[in-house]
Amino acid sequence: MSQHNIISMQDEQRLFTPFPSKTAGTHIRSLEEYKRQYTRSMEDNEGFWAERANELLDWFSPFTTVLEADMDTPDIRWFTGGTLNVAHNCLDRHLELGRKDKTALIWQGEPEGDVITYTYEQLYEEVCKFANVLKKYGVGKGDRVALYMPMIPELTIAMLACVRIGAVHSIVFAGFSALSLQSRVVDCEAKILVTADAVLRSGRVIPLKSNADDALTACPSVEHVVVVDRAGTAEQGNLEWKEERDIWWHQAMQQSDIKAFCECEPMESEDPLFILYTSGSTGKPKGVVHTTGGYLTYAAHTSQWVFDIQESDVYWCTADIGWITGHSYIVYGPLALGATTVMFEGVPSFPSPDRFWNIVEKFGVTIFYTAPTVIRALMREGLEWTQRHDLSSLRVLGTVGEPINPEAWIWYYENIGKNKTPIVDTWWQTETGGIMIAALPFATPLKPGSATLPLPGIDARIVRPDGSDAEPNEGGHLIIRKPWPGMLRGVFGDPERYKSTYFERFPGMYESGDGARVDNDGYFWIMGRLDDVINVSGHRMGTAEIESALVAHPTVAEAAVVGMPHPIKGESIYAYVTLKADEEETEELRAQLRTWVRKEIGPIATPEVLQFAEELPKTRSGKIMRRILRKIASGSTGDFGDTSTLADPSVITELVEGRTELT
Ligand code: 6R9
Repeated sequence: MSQHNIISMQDEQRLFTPFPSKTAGTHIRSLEEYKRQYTRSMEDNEGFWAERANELLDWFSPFTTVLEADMDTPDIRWFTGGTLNVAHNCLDRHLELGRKDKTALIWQGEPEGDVITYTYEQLYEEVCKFANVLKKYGVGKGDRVALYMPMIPELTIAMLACVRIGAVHSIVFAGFSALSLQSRVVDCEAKILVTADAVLRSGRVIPLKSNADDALTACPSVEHVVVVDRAGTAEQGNLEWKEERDIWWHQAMQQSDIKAFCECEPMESEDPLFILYTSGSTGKPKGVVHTTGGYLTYAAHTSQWVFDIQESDVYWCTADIGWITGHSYIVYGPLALGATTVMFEGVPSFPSPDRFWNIVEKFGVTIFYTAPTVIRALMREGLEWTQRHDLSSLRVLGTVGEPINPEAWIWYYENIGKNKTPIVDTWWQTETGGIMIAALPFATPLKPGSATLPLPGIDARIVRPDGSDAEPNEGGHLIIRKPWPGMLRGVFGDPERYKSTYFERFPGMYESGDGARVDNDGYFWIMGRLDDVINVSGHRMGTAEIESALVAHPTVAEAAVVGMPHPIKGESIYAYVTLKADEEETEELRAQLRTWVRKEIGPIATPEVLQFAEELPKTRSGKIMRRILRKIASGSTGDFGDTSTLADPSVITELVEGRTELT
C-alpha cells in the first residue's frame, strides 16, 4: 500500500460514535453486545458457530459434528454429517417463507433503460431451467463449469444452477485475457464454459466470445460453450460459431424438454462449492476452493451482522461477480438472507460520474458497498455529482479491497452518508470466504482508516516473524488462530501449495500475507501485503505473473515488477525491463510491451510505468533487491538503506537517472 496512507493513518485520532439504528432490527446494536458475543464465541467457538449455522441455513439433514480441524496438515471440516443445498437456501426456501413475490434481484444494465427485476419465484424458475440445460449437456455433481461472463443476470442464474446440481463453478473475471482464461480452464478441467458474445463497457461493445474461442484452442476438457446474446454481435456477422460445440443460451432455455423445475442435489457440508483463482506471490494463480456448508453459513452470517440486512432493505454491492466480493456479497450472502440485491453491469463514470448516485436514488438503495478506489475517483469529480441526487435512502455504507485513506473515508462519510450513516470498512480475502475484521454498523465506534475489530468467532492476531504476539502498535503479520467456517479448504489440485502458502510459516495459524498493527483500543490497521502481491484498484496482482508475461516477449531478457503508490488506484504497476543484447530501447517497444502484458493477462495487469534498465539491482547471490526497486518506483532518489549486499552499487544511480528521464 502507498506510503502516504500509512503515514496519515498513524496520525489518525478521530473517533465516530455509533448512531442508533432507525430500523428495529434483531442484529447487534451495541458495543457491549458485540463484546458479549465475541467473548462467547472465543469461549465456546463450536457452540457459537453451530448456533449460527442452524439459525441461518436450512439443512436437509442436521450436522452431527461442528468442527474437525487440524491446522497443521491442514484438514478443516465444518458441519460434517449435515447435508444441504445452496440454491435451496438462496431460493426455494424463500418461496415458502412468503418471499415468492419479493424482488430477489434488480439488474441495472449499462444502458439506463436496461433494467430487469426478478422475484424470488422468477429467479428460482430461471435457475431450475438452466440447471436442466447443464444436466442435458452432461454436467453432473462434482463437474466443473467455467463462467466467463459480463455482469448480466445470466451469471447469477448460472452460478445458482451449478450449485443446484452440485456442479462446481469457477468464475473468470471477464476482464481477463484469453490466456488467463485458458490456464484457469485447463487447471480446473471445466466441462462447459458459459460466456457471452460481448461486454458492454463505457458505451463500447467489447468482444468476449472471441477470447473464449482463442482460449479453447487448448482446453480439451471443454465439451460445450453456452453463449448469452448480450450485444447482438452475431446479427452483424461478427461471431464465429462452432456448430457441434456452441449453444445459444436463449435457444437452450426455450427447448421443450427444459422444465422450470429441477430437484436440488443434496450436498455434504464439505462438498466443494466453487473454485476462484487468485494471484499469489509466486507462480500461477491459485484455485481457491470453498465448500458448501461452511461457506454459506459464513456468507450469510457476515451479510447479516456487518450490513445489518433487514427484510425491507435494497442492498447494493458494486463489485464484479468475477471477484470474491461479488460471490459472497452480491449473490450468496444476500440471497441466503432473502434480501433484495442489486447487480450493475456498468462502470461508475459512464455516462457521467453520478451513475452510482443515480442508481442509489432510482432504486432507493439502503445499503451500499464499494471500494476505496471508486470513492477516490468519484471524489475527484467534485460534489456537483453527488448533490444532484437524493441519497437519503442510504443507511449503511461499506468499503472493501484495500485500506481506505482517512481523506476518502471522511469524504464518503460526509457527502454520501451525510454525516449520519455508519461506514463499515471490511477486511477479508478470497481465501477467507467472507468478512473477517469490520465494524458492526450500529455498535462499533469508527476510526477512519481502521477496519476496527474482528467479528465474533474470528481470532485475529498480529505476530512477529517468530510467531510470538506483537505488542500494541507494533506492526507484524496478520494471522488467524482459530478455524472459521468460511475459510478456504484447499488450492485446487495442489495440496502442497495450500499448506505452504497459508499454514507453514506460523504453525497452527492461518497466514493472511497482510501486515497490520493493533492500536491500544484493539483496533486493526491494515498496512497492506507483505508478499510480492500488488493491490491495484482493490485487485490482487502477483508480480511474478506479470514478470513471467514480460519475459515471454522475444525481446526481453529479464523483468522485475513492483508496486508504486497511485492516488486513485492505491497502487499501480511499475515494471523494470532488461532487453536482450541487440534489442533497442524505443518508445515503440515500450508501448508494445505494455500491450503485450495486457494481452497476456488482461487490462488490469498493464504496467503504468515501464522502465528499461541496463541491469537490475542484485545481491551477490543473484537475488533481485525489490526493496530498492520499490523505492525508486515511488520516486525516492536517496536513502536506499543497506546496500552492502549489492553486487554492483552503481546500478542504483543508473536506475534513478532512468526514472528521472521517464517523468
Ligand atoms: C475481499 C478482497 C485481499 C487483499 C487482502 C488485503 C486487501 C481487502 C481490505 C484490504 C485493507 C481492507 N484488502 N480488504 N486491505 N483494508 N478493508 O478484496 O479479496 O481480492 O482476495 O484481496 O486485499 O491486502 O489481503 P482479495
